[in-house]
Formats: sequence, C-alpha cells, structure tokens
Amino acid sequence: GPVGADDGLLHFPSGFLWGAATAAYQIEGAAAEDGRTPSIWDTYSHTPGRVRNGDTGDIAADHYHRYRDDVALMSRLGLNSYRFSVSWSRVQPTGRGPAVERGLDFYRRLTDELLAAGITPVATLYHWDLPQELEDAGGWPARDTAERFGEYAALLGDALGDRVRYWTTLNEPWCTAYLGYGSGVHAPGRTDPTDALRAAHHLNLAHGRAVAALRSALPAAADPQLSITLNLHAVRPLTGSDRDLDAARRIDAVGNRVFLGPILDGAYPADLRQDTANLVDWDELVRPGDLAAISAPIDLLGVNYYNPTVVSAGGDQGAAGEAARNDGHGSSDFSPWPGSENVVFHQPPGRLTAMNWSIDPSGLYDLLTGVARSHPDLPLMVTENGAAFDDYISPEGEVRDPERIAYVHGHLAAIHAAIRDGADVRGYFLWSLMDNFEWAYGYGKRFGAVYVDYSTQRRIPKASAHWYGETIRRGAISRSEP
Ligand code: GBH
Repeated sequence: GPVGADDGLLHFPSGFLWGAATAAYQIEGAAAEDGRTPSIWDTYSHTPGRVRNGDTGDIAADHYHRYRDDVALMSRLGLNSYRFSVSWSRVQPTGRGPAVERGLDFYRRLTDELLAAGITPVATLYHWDLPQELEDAGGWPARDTAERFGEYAALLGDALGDRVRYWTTLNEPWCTAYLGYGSGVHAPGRTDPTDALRAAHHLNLAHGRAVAALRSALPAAADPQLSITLNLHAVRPLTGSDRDLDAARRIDAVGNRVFLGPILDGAYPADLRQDTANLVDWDELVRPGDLAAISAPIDLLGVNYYNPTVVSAGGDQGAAGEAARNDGHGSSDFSPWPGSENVVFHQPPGRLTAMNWSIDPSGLYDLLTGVARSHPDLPLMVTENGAAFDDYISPEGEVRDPERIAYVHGHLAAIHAAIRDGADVRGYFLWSLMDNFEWAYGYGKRFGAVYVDYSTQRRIPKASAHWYGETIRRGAISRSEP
C-alpha cells in the first residue's frame, strides 16, 4: 500500500485527515457578544493571580469576527480538516434550557464556510469552558452536570447534525478533573482530590450521555463518527525498581485507565479503586447503569500527546508539592494526581520546548500501538500534537521555526511507524492552527503554525505552516529530519 511506497518518503494512508486544532475560549474572543455568558474560564482569567500577566480570553485571536478569513487561510495552507470546539455558554448560556440561536448561528456559519472550502469539520463539544452557572451549582463534582451535558449534546446534534460528521464529546477530561479540581491551575481552581475523582466519573458519564444523545440526534445514514479525546500519558518508570514500577502503574491507573477502563471496557480498574478507596466510595459514586452508558460504542478514539511522563516513587513527605511544581502547567501546592501524590515526576534529559516539556515522539508511538494492541478494532486519531517555541518576526517579516518543523516531523514519523505496526490512525491535528490563549500561561506561549500579532490581529504563517502545507500536498514526510 501507499504506506510502504518506495520513493524515499514515508507515505500516509489515502483519506488521512490532515488538520489543525483550536478551542473556543483560546481563539474566539467576543466573550460577551450575541448572548454569550461567562464560563468558568472567564471567571478564572478575570481573577487576579490566576493567569500570567492578567491575560484573559475576552478578545483572544478575535476568531469570532475573523472566522471567514481564518477558514480562507486554512484553505490556502491546504488543510483538509479542522478541529474546533463549541463554547457551551455561547449556545446555552445557563447550561440549561433552550439554545440561543445567535450563538448556534456562529457555528452554522463556521461549518458552512469549512464545507464550502472542502475542509472536514471536527466538532468538540467541550474544551474546558463550563457555563459559570453550572459551576455555581456544583460543577463537575456534581452528578447533575453530566445530565446537563447530555442535553447540551442533543441540542448541538440537532443544530449541526446536517453539517458535522465527526464529533468529539470531551477534550482531555484529565485536565478538567485534575487541573480544574485537583491542583487548581485550571478553572475553576478548586483543590480537592475527592472532588477531582468525582469530576472524573461525572465527565465519563457526561461522555456516555452525549454519545447516546448524538446517536439519536444524528442521521445514521451520514455515518457519524463519535469520539472522545484523551491526553493519554506515556508513563515510564525512572528505574526498574519495584517501587518505581508501582509508581508508574498508579499514574497509568489514575491518568489513563480511569478513562480508558470505563469507556472502552465498561469497568473502573480494580487497582485504581483500591488506590483511591480512602478518597471516594466508588460503590456510591458509580450508580447502576452508569458503566453501561459510559461504555456505549464509539467510532474513534482521539489521542492528544505532547511529551512523555517519567515517574519514580517519592518519599513520604513533600512529594505532593514536588509533583505539582513539576507538572508543567503553572505552580500549585496541590497535586493533579488524586491518591498518587506520593510520586515524583522527572524531566528526561534532552531538548525542551518553551513549556519546558521534553521532546520524545516514541511516547506517541507507544500509546498508539498500545491501544491498538488492547483494542484492535478501534480507529484512532491524533487530535492534538505540537509545541510552543519562542517565535518572533524577523526583520524580513518571517517567522522561522525550525524546531517546530522538527517536532512535528518527528511525531508524524512516530505515527507512520505506529500505522506500519498495525495501529489504525485516521488523522493528525496539529496544535494549533494559530497562536492563542494558552490557559494559565496566557498569550506568552505560542503553539501556532500561524503567528498572531495580538496588537493588529494580523496572521503570519510561520515556516512550519508552509512546511505542513507541503507535507499535506505530498501526503508524506521525508525519512530523515527536514
Ligand atoms: C492541550 O493540553 C490542550 O488541549 C490545549 O488546549 C492546550 O493549548 C495544549 O495542550 C497546549 O498546552 O508534567 O511537564 O510532563 C495539554 C495537556 C497535560 C500537556 C499534561 C502536558 C504534562 C506536562 N497536557 N502535560 S509535564
């Protein structure tokens, strides 16, 4: 097949989705327009001390007003797909009740524009921006939020089902549960390990409710492709000692299998339940019927990957602080690993990105081939991968980002190898289309293939954007680093 063609290039399967990803709060701006009300990220970013430099998503990349130009740019670059998220409080401001048509209209216009340009839309229902009213009612630790999410999914399926075939329920529930309710470096900034685990279960349940809602709202003839996106951790023990191996097992349980278990296999892992028994009563938390709902079949699994996770067993004291400080999301005295605070995270040697994240594509290979081995019939999609570097505009007006080209090339090579070794990977979405609001880091970290000058909102494709466009046109990468 094309994957093995012998012209010195590594070819990807035909029909492969080549895209870029964004998220509503990170690019849209227009925070108070057309009926949109605050989400937890509006509240959080407007709370002094939470986001670097006091940055907020009020304006962001002004995509709400510039979506037409942005789609034209995607089309010039040659993307054949685009992953975006819907702002819940834009389409259902209180998180309950009827939709706001003006809010839905934005996503109708956006998807119409994409389809007219021949770009396949991939819609994510939730990329971390819970309507503030639902947080005030308890947020994700409250079971009702999952029920509200099911209704929101039904409403979106009705509104966009004639245009959108690819759907992702949640983006990275790990971040929502553990950064939002555990370490508190993400909105809503709560720090309680029990809440974090309750949130994880209710996010799983929300996913299950959304899959059911979408299945009944979407025309089966259009062959909808339903998925969830997880930030799976490629966990490596620092040494082969029993204690380090056990630390890796625990992090794999609370980081990966807490989602993969119920969603793909209909059960929470026994070791996870045991590790966290002092924090939650799983028999009370998981009600009859929940696991059947959560494990409703999906068509694809989305995997986001940035860097590997190297762990060792910690001492008895002070390890929680150490883990939290090293987690790469901003500082907190609280751990984002409920029940496994006593694990130390290590920076592997080698080059780092501007986030201080290490660069190691083999983690992506291991994750893709690992899921392919345990779930051979489940198609996969890399729904995010990319890197921040200290990009700047040269005197000639160009943004040269060879490190980003090398990063993306290396990870595409890892995906190619995973496909060769049996993983059914259907697409790749670069994070991100353009520079944007990088959560707790504000606008200081640039992940885009396209540079955004925030004072003028001018978009300047970086060298990596041109390289990525050529890669898409060829459907292949070189064997060695460009
Ligand atoms: C994604 O999350 C988000 O979906 C996206 O919105 C965001 O802009 C993008 O990534 C870039 O941050 O402990 O130092 O090894 C990424 C979530 C979770 C990334 C854990 C790296 C480990 C860092 N991540 N993480 S470290």
